[in-house]
Amino acid sequence: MLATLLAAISASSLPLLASAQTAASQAYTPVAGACPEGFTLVRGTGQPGSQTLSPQEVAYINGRKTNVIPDAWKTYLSNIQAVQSTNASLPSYVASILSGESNRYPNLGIACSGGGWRAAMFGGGVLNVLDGRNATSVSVGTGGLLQAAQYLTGLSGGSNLVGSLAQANFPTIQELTLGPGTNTTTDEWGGWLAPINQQDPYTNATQNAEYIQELIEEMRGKYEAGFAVSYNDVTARDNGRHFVNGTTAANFFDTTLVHGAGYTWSGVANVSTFANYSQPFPILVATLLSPNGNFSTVIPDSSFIIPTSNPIMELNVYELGSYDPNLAAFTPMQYLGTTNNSVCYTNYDNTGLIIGASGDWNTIYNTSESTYATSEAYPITSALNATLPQAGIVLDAALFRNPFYGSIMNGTFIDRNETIIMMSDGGSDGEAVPIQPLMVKARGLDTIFAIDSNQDWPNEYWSAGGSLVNMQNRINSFFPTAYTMPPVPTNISEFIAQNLSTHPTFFGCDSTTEAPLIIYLANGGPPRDGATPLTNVAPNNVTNDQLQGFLDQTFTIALQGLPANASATSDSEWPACLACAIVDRARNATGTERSGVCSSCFERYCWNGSTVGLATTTTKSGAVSVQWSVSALIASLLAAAAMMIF
Ligand SMILES: *[C@@H]1O[C@H](CO)[C@@H](O)[C@H](O)[C@H]1NC(C)=O
Ligand SMILES: *[C@@H]1O[C@H](CO)[C@@H](O)[C@H](O)[C@H]1NC(C)=O
Ligand SMILES: *[C@@H]1O[C@H](CO)[C@@H](O)[C@H](O)[C@H]1NC(C)=O
Ligand SMILES: *[C@@H]1O[C@H](CO)[C@@H](O)[C@H](O)[C@H]1NC(C)=O
Ligand SMILES: *[C@@H]1O[C@H](CO)[C@@H](O)[C@H](O)[C@H]1NC(C)=O
Ligand SMILES: *[C@@H]1O[C@H](CO)[C@@H](O)[C@H](O)[C@H]1NC(C)=O
Ligand SMILES: *[C@@H]1O[C@H](CO)[C@@H](O)[C@H](O)[C@H]1NC(C)=O
Ligand SMILES: *[C@@H]1O[C@H](CO)[C@@H](O)[C@H](O)[C@H]1NC(C)=O
Ligand SMILES: *[C@@H]1O[C@H](CO)[C@@H](O)[C@H](O)[C@H]1NC(C)=O
Ligand SMILES: *[C@@H]1O[C@H](CO)[C@@H](O)[C@H](O)[C@H]1NC(C)=O
Ligand SMILES: *[C@@H]1O[C@H](CO)[C@@H](O)[C@H](O)[C@H]1NC(C)=O
Ligand SMILES: CC(=O)N[C@H]1CO[C@H](CO)[C@@H](O)[C@@H]1O
Repeated sequence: MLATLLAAISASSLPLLASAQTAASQAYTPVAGACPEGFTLVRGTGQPGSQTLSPQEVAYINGRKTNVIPDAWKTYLSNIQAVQSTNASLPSYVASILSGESNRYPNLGIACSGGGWRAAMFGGGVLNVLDGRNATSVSVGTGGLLQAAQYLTGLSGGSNLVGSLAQANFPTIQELTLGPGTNTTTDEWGGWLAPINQQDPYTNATQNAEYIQELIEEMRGKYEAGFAVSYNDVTARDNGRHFVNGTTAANFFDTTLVHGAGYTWSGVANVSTFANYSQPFPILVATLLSPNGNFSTVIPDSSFIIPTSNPIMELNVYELGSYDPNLAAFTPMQYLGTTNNSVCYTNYDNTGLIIGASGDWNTIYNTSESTYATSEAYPITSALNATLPQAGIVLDAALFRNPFYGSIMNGTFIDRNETIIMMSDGGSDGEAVPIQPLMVKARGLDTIFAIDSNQDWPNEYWSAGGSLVNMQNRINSFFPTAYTMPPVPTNISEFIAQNLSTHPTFFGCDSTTEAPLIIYLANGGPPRDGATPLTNVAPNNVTNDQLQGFLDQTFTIALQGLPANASATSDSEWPACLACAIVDRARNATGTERSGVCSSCFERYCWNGSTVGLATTTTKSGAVSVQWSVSALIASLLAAAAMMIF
């Protein structure tokens, strides 16, 4: 594939188009204007203890807490009570808390990990289980949690999920993934179009090269306006067709359409479910790829390239920056591209570009000339540089003009003297589950539902908790006062030996109430019902039937819980145990002792430092690695990098 693509490009069988810009190119170009009155380029967050959130985020969360969350908890309560009436009944404090009687609601955040299409689909399947619009989820007593959450974070494949969901106006997972099932106009949501391969949408290599060339042409306006463009702009234009409004299967190849150009991440604030606070506040996560980083803190694994001490970057619809103390600053998302207080750019924060920054995994190949030259990124960066030549920049990272240049932070930000900041896949520092924004103290969350479908089980595409292990090490080593994380195992082997990713596990049941309780649900093994495993894969594209099968099996996995009997396929108490975990910090805060079914649930589901309550045996049979289309190149890279993330 590589050789053909390169040959096709270098043979110049493709006319280098004259610099007339396509409609998409014009729609993608940042726009200069005067800065609004009172514009502030950089907002210092202050350090933990005296940290502030943006006024817009505070207003959003207050609006949500006032107008949406109380009813959402009541609905969830009635869902779980309907199931529980004939089974183990929940202690009365659950109803007191969820009904609002206790005056202390749970503060919930949900995190969707990286892991490519697998993670987008697995995360979607789990969100379906939590979604009060899915009748099955309502009937089993888990539906409604998504509606009650304050925050929803995504990273890489998880950002494809969270980003597309937020901008499409928070449709159901069925409609998000498979499309509305009716013809839409070109500014509406058309579905993920998962059967169409990203980058290689055709089976003909020449046509694929032409497709890439078309995407490159779509960034000409941005380039001519003086902005650096990179691989992530190619991704942005491709993401525009898959994860942003404006494309359907029928018009995917129509070159007259703008395919998501012109839609901005800050513009999500204008979709109706956001305007009325009906969505959990969406946050996408990337990592800072710095030429100045302390590379001795890179996790020693060939696939990790980013020092864990580098800031973890957060891209929410209002701001871009980090609460990590070594940056502790944000810039307004709507004016990204701006570097002073007089000329303000808008339209730089293209939705596909922002989603792409969270998942730009190409930088992991940029470890040596030879690795880079044989990587999947190379033909694309070569074609990009041949068409829109640029010297002195890293072409395979996500590039942004640096708003933090000469930063107010008195010299702690490692890229304070760079004019461009680079970002790479949120998982390329080893932390693919985006829990960092949910542990920011100013956000005050007490419960995190962490969905992990990253591939860190040796030689499999299952998850084995490495992201939590690495996050714990990062915090202990660099940010011990900024974040409080409950204890988790110190390595993946321990995670695997104790089966912590093969069923839901609660972390932090009895740690200080300052640390959030983590409900960890991973893609850690085959479903217990004995069905052929469908989720141990790393596909680049799937048919709609495969997508539906994957979602349905994820549904089973997310609902099976931890059976009291190792041979049982599911735990009928799991929805109740989940409710117990959701309210537990609020229970503690109201001075109530844990009791009833919640006590036995916690004995079973809590990690107590060495094990969970019940030893289970899980066989790792039925691995179906590379079952679907994975290019030979990717397959060989996967074999080389057991813990690669994207
Ligand atoms: C969508 O539009 C096409 C072309 O106009 C038409 O053939 C098709 O029946 C329409 N599909 C639906 C579901 O309306
Ligand atoms: C995307 O389309 C949906 C309808 O399918 C609409 O509700 C939503 O507002 C659109 N999003 C944006 C950013 O315009
Ligand atoms: C591939 O596409 C090119 C350009 O459209 C065309 O000339 C060529 O015949 C196609 N090759 C095959 C095998 O179909
Ligand atoms: C939201 O819509 C209003 C009215 O059309 C517009 O003025 C504003 O710029 C939009 N906000 C964003 C962030 O795009
Ligand atoms: C919020 O807006 C959406 C979309 O317009 C609508 O379906 C929903 O009922 C609204 N919710 C509230 C609480 O007003
Ligand atoms: C891109 O092209 C320029 C010349 O226009 C060259 O200086 C630079 O090294 C090229 N960059 C890469 C990464 O190949
Ligand atoms: C930077 O240092 C100055 C002088 O020590 C101090 O007044 C200021 O608060 C510091 N700014 C930040 C953002 O830490
Ligand atoms: C930026 O600062 C770092 C650390 O102080 C230094 O190593 C690097 O050379 C500087 N880079 C530039 C472009 O000035
Ligand atoms: C994925 O895309 C490739 C290349 O376009 C195609 O050959 C293959 O059939 C697709 N696979 C599925 C499952 O749709
Ligand atoms: C609920 O989720 C299941 C499992 O993926 C799915 O089959 C079903 O269509 C969903 N129902 C709704 C109403 O979205
Ligand atoms: C609340 O949690 C703290 C810290 O784990 C613990 O010391 C205290 O006993 C708990 N209170 C109740 C009522 O459970
Ligand atoms: C209403 C309800 O969920 N009932 C369940 C009670 O538990 C048994 C198994 O113990 C299930 O079969 C019922 O569906």
